[in-house]
Amino acid sequence: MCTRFFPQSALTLVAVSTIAIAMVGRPVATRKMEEPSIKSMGNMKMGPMPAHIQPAGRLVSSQVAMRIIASADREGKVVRHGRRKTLMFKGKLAKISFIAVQPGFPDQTFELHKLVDPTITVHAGARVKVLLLNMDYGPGMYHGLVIGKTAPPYHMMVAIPVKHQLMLMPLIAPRSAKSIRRAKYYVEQTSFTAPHAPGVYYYICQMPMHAKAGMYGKFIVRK
Ligand SMILES: [Cu+2]
Repeated sequence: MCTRFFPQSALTLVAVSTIAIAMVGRPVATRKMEEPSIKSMGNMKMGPMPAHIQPAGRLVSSQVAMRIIASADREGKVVRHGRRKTLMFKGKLAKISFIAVQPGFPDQTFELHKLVDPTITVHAGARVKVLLLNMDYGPGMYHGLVIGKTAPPYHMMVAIPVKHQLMLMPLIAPRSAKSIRRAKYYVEQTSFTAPHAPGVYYYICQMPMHAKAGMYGKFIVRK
């Protein structure tokens, strides 16, 4: 019987893991630090984007990518609300850097301040400078960013433009196939002005399946 290949402890572990995943309803895989892999989501392989889509972004070295992360970690302030953490940006200028699938973090998520998909708050009317760095690797591992009112749950495709769209950053290409330290990374920047009235928005990756898999968070405009 196949159970001799799957001892009871292993089966229990699998069952517990499955329950935990079902409870949090969030992405399942954590990317290893050095080993790129071809991704799949369930039975669906994530293939390359259609040839007519030209990804945006400029290439940077891993040293520059690491500097972007170090600098981003000094932007904004992490505020605790009980067990939850919010990334708060004060003042009239907010510089917000999103890392797409930072190595060592869960798959199909954004990282900011080493938090996974945190809630972000900015002042009403603030100038918001947005940076997106794609650290993901694999065929079709493009990521983009859109901010608007469209709330979860998300389906396979996010309708673009999203409701009350504030900003859209095009899909940018994945990192090169080399190891993390020798790879090249794509980065893109844009800016927009936050609404003058408070409101709740969401930041979402518009790549098919990504928001559904957990690549989104809350974006709150406060007084
Ligand atoms: Cu994505």
